Amino acid sequence: MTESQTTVLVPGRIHPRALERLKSAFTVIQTDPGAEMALSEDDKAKITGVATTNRMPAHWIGELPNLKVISNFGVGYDGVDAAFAASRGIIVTHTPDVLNDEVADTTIGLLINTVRRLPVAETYLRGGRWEKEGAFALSPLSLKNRHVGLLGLGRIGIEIARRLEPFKVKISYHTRNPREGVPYTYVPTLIELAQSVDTLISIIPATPETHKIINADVLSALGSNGVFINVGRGTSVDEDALMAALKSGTIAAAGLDVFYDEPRIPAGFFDLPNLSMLPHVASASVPTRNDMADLVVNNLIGWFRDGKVLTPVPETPVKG
Ligand code: NAP
Ligand code: 8YV
Repeated sequence: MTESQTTVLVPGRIHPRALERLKSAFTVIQTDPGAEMALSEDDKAKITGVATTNRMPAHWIGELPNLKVISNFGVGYDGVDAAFAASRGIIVTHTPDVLNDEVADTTIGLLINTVRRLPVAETYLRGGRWEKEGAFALSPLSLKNRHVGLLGLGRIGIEIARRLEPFKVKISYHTRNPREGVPYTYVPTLIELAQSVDTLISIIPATPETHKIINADVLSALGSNGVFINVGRGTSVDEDALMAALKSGTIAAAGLDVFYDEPRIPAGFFDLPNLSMLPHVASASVPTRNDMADLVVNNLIGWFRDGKVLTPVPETPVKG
């Protein structure tokens, strides 16, 4: 079978460049968001590849009897049941590395926005208040002399740490396994990390183990000068505990790019003056998203042309 006779399903939306390139290489079936598996039995049987934006649960995989490979748009693939796919011999790929720099840059931006309240200052200026009311209030917090703890020191975490070095902050980290050859202090538990630092940055995946691990105890350990930044996944945070900690002054401020139930944001978050929020944009530049889109398509082309994928997830039965 030639590549153009190979049928690839796009369940719901995907980056436009990925869709365009997929259409030039394969026969593409795209279904509507909310009706992703509204397919005839004939079409289901034809589909051998899937390109998805982090959604391919086990029951969808189970509906495609000839599926061979799922290519995910995003390094995080928590919405794809990779273990179930592996149990059926189905390859899963994702988009690591091509977004490390963008996500790390955004993390530093979000940290400074949170500590120095720069978005609030800009809103003040744009509202004409500088001229009418005088200088914007001094920020109670500063990045100077902070001790930053990274929860996660993988591909992106290490880039965040490297970017933090010129800011002359102390850097510690917690992961399950210490990372060899890094100049940062390893802390064996999350609670001890939160106790020893005043700034906590989460850049870990969504897994059953990381579900709501940033809880009331961790926030209390971070303390009243504490700043919490999340660019990993919203599911790692107990958002009720975070709201309470921000309201009561248990911690000083937080900056979030990711949320538990995106794009829904807890109503109370909008009223918190010490919370800076972004709509999951850490990788969202045109060049980086284009690189991610290319990797999604190149993984499928690699598989159907040569039987090799470029970036399989760890669970996958690796062929390459
Ligand atoms: P990675 O290279 O796999 O790194 C993951 C890190 O998390 C590793 O250091 C890992 O170390 C640690 N970790 C995993 N489970 C842990 C646990 N239970 N407790 C403590 N540490 C744990 O992944 P990456 O490429 O850096 O990406 C990380 C995550 O960032 C992605 O999975 C995605 O969810 C998120 N992300 C978000 C955006 C955004 O737009 N906001 C963009 C890209 C990625 P150990 O295995 O040693 O524990
Ligand atoms: C994307 C991400 O925003 O790669 C990830 O894990 O969270 C982001 O880069 C997302 O995957 C696509 O919407």
